[in-house]
Amino acid sequence: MSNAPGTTEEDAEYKKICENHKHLIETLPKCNGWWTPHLHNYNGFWLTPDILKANLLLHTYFKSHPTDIFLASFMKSGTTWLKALVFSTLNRDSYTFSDHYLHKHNPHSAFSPLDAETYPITDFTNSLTPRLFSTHFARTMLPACMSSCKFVYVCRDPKDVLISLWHFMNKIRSKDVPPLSLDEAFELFCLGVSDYGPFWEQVLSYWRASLEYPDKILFLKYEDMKKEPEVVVRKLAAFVGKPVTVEEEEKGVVREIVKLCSFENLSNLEVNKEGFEKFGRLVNIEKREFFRKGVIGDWKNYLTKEMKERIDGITAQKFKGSGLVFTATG
Ligand code: PAP
Repeated sequence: MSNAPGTTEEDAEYKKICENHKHLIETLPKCNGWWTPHLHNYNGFWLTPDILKANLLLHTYFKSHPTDIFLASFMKSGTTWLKALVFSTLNRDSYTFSDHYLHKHNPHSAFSPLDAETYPITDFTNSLTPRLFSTHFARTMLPACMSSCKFVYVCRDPKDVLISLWHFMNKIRSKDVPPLSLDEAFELFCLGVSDYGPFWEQVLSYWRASLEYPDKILFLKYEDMKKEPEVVVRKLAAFVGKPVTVEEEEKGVVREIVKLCSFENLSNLEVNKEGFEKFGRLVNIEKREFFRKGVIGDWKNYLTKEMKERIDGITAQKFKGSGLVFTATG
């Protein structure tokens, strides 16, 4: 992102964005939010007012670099886990598995969030190469300059996403308002109304891009990561340009990465049990909220047969003809 604004020209630019933002908030279609009073529909996607502003800022200020790596996901699809995997795979020569960065830091801290409203825009020029960024924005909501960069995307069965999201949103939702009921969350989710939603369109934006640019977008599924984490680590390593060597295989490096990043390990580290993770200026989230159950199919404990059939029906209809299928989770 460009260096600290402060010149008259940049201030004028920023003022223009604020005015545009105000105008958009007043005129865009809006709906009930999950943890904010409202979500606004901008270019087909539902965003909170702050995230909408972050998107406007991103388009004005962000300068990508060809070596940048972006981790994209829909909320609650395995972002925390994938951040840990990408970071430890990429930096496997810099740490030992007995004394690792991830023992002392939450995986989110290794990535700069693109979706945080960070004016004055953070200067990333001193960041290590490759710079690591994360986003929940749909591919079509991102500036064109990023098309030459590499993206790792993770998606997850929408039924598990819904349940994980519902739990999470009720944790971060103001205690001054009643909790969001599962019925309400379900209805909103099916209508596509949730932060960064509709879920299906967000997933398809990356799926389509991954078909068009397979060397630029690695499309992963949470369920595959659970079933064959070692295969995913090898894919990640090759994708970021550091394929696993025969020597590393013999030393069990892949197994060590998988163990380090496992739910059991990460969720039991002191660093992930206490304290907050800061996303930009505005959002602080308790680190333990990123670790709940970490399993496939928890939706079975919450959704009725009718609810399951409705979501599966929407998924089948939305993904029809795209070539994207979800591994059945029941
Ligand atoms: P975010 O969008 O807020 O960053 P994200 O990390 O994508 O959240 O998703 C959180 C989910 O991943 C939680 O799922 P659950 O509610 O169904 O349990 C969380 O438990 C799960 N998760 C976190 N870390 C891991 C991990 N190492 N392995 C597997 N699942 C994990």
